Amino acid sequence: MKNIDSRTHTRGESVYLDDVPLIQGTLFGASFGSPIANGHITSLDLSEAEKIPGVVRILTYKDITGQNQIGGIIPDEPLLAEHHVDFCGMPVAFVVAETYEAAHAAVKKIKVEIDPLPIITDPRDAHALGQLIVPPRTHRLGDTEAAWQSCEYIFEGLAETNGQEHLYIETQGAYAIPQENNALKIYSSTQSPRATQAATCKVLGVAMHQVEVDVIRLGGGFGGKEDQANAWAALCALAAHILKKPVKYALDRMEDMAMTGKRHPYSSDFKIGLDKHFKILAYEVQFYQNAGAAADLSPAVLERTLFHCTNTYFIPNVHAVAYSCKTNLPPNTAFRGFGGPQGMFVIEAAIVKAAENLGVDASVIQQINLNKTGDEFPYGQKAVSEAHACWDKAMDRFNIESVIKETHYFNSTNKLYKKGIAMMPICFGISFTNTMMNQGRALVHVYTDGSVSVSTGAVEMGQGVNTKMLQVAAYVFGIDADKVKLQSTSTSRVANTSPSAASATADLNGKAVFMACTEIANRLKQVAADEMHIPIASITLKDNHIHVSDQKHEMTWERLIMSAFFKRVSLSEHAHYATPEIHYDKLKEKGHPFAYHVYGTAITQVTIDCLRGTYQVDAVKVVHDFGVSMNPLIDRGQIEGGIVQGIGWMTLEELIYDKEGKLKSNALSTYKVPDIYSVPKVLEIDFLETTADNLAIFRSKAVGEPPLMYGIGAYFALRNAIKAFNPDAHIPLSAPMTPEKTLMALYSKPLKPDQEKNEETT
Ligand code: LUZ
Ligand code: MOS
Repeated sequence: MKNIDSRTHTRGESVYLDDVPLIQGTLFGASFGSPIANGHITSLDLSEAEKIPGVVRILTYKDITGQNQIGGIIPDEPLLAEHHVDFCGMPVAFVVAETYEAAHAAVKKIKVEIDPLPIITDPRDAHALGQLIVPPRTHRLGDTEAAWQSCEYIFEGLAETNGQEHLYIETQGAYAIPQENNALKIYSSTQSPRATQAATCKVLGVAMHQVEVDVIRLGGGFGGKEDQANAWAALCALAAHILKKPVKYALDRMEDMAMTGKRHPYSSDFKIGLDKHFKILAYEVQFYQNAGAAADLSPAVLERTLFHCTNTYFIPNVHAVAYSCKTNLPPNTAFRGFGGPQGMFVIEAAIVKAAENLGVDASVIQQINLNKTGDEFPYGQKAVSEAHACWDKAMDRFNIESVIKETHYFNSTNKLYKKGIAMMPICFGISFTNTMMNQGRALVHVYTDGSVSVSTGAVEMGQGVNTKMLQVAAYVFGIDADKVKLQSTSTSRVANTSPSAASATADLNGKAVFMACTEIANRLKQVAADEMHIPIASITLKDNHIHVSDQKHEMTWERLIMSAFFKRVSLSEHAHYATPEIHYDKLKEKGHPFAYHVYGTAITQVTIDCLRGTYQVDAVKVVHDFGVSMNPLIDRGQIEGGIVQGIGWMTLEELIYDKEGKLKSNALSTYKVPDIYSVPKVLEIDFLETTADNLAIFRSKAVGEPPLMYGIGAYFALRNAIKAFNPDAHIPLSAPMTPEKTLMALYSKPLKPDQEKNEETT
């Protein structure tokens, strides 16, 4: 089945926040962000701004009717700065005007004076000063101290990954419309309607039943709207609440890039020990996460880094410590993978460092150490592993032996072009690491004409979740897809939603749709059984008819619905699903946090132009563990997009903040995202169909985040191509590997032994 949005998307008819028809009298907001990354506000002068024609009101923290607080995990983030700013772009005032132009003109006239304080942008500097968002977390397995004794080889190093701009095509925004008796309806581009509702209510000081958050769809989220959609909704709601007028604010691209947080940059130290057969015996790692100026989701991201610090390898002795470091950058936030990719990059870097020093291909070490069913992760859960299945199928299916030979041949016969390849096996845990969040809900109505309305807590953001939800309902009722409609995600219809995040949206909400539809279907079968005086077990719903003992009966779905209605049987149901069997003890750092893991193996091939440092990705070929895919077209799209987004993070996208904490890469002219030319020339995706029982809907497996991590292979493939040109090249284990860095590395000299220890950081 095609994505149900494909028709309106391709015709430009899909409705996003900025397409919602405006109500007469709508006002437009724009926020004034701090120009300084750290300091005390000594004066704020709004007088010139207020004179701009069309300006209705400029709100500051003094106007907040409830609490000036939007922190999610920790209450450490004011909506509008009071006396202190701690990042560039921190909202200080909110202009409300009759036009978009007037609002933006007024923002330019606001004057603020700030007594500057020292600015910290580096997580290691923050750590040295003891500026941590939360106490450090430690995961341990076995005994690394004892294990070093039995290691034949030990390597240490430093690995770094930069942040990443979400670059959802639709920027952040909200539209708040006052209702009678102080209630509000808010259209918001949020992944988390509940969190947006809750944050708004806290800021306004009203009860949650007063505020409805309604989400039609997002033009992308990628985690950027899991927590950071709340501020804009709260600002619009505050203005609407005070002025009794509809207020809309859709950020423009540069505002969005400057004011919102991104993927967390990490700097990490590792130490890896192997025996003489290249079995990894011990691994130590310290992660320094650049959290930015407030907690946002950083503690949860930090936790997921630890959960993925050994990627798909079984390592019997692990000691991993993670620090969430407070800096003067916009608070960094969820981004596809949620800290997992950052953790996985470091173990891959450690393996590569070992391989380069031992003179073997990294894939030798990777393969030997892949986990098996029953192996324990450092957090106590036992693997149900498809790691070898994916790896072996990839070797076979993509003929990797001969790809390796061809690459060597190419490199021995070409001087100025060099090819590199890398294997990237992944293992990603599915479930919110916060057990409480693993719940989904659905509300299903069957109308008297037989058409079906489905509401869930799932937010459609291009990932195709609505199509999957529709499939579930159509399947359970045995009716055509066009009889089912997916409604917008509204907090009035489905309450207390978890964010659409953690790859778990289709799993959680799909199960809830299944439960609600099954309840209704069972009532309908009872109606048919009573009418026909036959046992209920002989009835199934299929092809828009009832089937009796598998024979199509003339009674149609529509007739059945009318019968049920006349018998006063309920045609509506609300269902709640909570993932069973997951638990985690944060004090012991042990438990069973994930319903299951998603596995896969990718091989990436690149070619570098060694005169210019430019490169192309020739191919990414993947064997991916889908379980039983619910929708191969949609899942393939998720994998393709994830790979390209991962390649962008690893190769092109270079986030640059200067020492003053100002974002230099603040537009699409200075921040390079993948375009059609950076997409691998060949993208092959092979389905590993596993039929093992797992806990997702119809035995499918989550598909949202895992494929991003295949992109990590691009970094290591480039590294191998550089080494093919210059075997002595010194290449910091630091991503992204931009063309500039590639060129530098191609012509670099090896480090002298005394420099080894203090490898440069970017
Ligand atoms: N969000 C969250 C996530 O709150 N908890 C998670 O574990 C998570 N994982 C991935 C993406 N978003
Ligand atoms: Mo996400 S990083 O699953 O919002």
